[in-house]
Amino acid sequence: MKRYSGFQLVKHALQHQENWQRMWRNPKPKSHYDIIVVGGGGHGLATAYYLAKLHNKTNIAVIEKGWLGGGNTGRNTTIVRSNYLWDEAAHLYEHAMKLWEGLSQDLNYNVMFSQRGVMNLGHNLQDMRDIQRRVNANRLNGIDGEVLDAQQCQEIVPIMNCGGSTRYPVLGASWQPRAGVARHDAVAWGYARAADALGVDIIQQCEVDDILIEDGAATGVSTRQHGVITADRIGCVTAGNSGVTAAMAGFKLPLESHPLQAFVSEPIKPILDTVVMSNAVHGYMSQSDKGDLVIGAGIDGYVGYGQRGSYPTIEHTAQAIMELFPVVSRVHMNRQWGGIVDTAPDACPIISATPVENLFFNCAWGTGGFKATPGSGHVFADMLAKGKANKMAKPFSMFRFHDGALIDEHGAAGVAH
Ligand code: FAD
Ligand code: PYC
Repeated sequence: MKRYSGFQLVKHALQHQENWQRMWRNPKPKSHYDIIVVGGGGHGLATAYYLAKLHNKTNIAVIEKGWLGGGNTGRNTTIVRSNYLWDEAAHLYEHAMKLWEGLSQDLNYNVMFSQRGVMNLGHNLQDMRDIQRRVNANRLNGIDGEVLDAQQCQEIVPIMNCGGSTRYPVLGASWQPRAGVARHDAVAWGYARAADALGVDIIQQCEVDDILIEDGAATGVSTRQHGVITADRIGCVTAGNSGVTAAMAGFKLPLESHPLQAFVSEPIKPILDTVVMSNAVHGYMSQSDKGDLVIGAGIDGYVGYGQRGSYPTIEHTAQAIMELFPVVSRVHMNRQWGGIVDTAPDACPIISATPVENLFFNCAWGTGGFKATPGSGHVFADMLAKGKANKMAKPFSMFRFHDGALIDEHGAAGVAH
């Protein structure tokens, strides 16, 4: 497993500070762009980077209402894997995985991608059958995966209680060795810096409050801080706020926006060198290079736009984690937070043209979009440059909810819904 030295961590922090200062130039927007990307999270910034790098488009703006990566990109627990069941999703997430594997070199920015393996636990016979099926499907798609029994899980994670005495005993797991974690803020900054260097205007503290439409085609956006900015094409990448952004353009998306929360402990010495997830007990855990235990919950059951979670959900997760890992029961927790994730009925993203010409949406990544960041940006840049979906994006059209061609990935979502 790749771990980073103290020197590398300090170097990384300094690089980070330099970029923070650089980005605060916050350019005044031009009156017209070829393409506007609304939303400066990882997906929006990756889209702008690939538009500039691969499609020679440099008259582009990313418009962000807050600060870069301050949405879900900066709030997630950084798990990266590609072990999805259905071909369409597996191809998309594996495309992202391959980009992750060269991302630090591509951006010349250390995103601290650490392929330490991800284990998705099974707690009953049906879980294990589903795991068998998913791992077989993964292998047929050329994606690495293994089925582990309880003994093998115990060997990889000695601190986990695999003895059969828990409410939900560990019967086994799926195991993806190439999966892992990365550093989320570095992903936002790496893409931002690289896009900025290619001439993209990144405009922070600028909220889009309307999408301007003439004769059924989008012509620009209205912003609170800089008034109207026109564009030939607009891509909305606004994660948990996508229902609101779509309403500005006069249509509805089949989304629910739910809080999803996580918390981290005080830093402790290394006790866990992989990632363990359990959909059934609503909890997962990894350990960061700093030593914090990074623990996440299932989604909160209610909808809303407040970027915080409720107490019962997080208590439930803490109980589940303590049962699985009794050794952490006395570790202090340092911080807790929530983000708003947009979930579609089939737990798959929307990468799509819309009923409004020249307006495209990339959203509904729900609880699992961090891992997709490079792949999502890559295919959405292609869509914005060419005005149509490529082969990989096509199945994720918003019109699948009319046609019934859903891609049900609830089983591979990894997080309880
Ligand atoms: P965001 O980073 O949210 O970016 C959207 C941006 O749009 C925001 O910065 C927002 O301010 C901006 N915006 C919104 N409206 C407007 C407007 N009107 N004008 C201008 N700007 C606007 N995924 C994984 O793969 N692995 C994980 O381990 C994982 N863990 C998670 C844990 C938690 C607690 C949470 C909340 C999410 C987790 N996710 C995980 C999901 C993942 O974080 C998201 O799917 C992903 O980050 C979405 O990226 P994004 O760039 O689309 O969204
Ligand atoms: O999709 O792997 C995932 C995930 C982990 C935590 C939240 N989402």
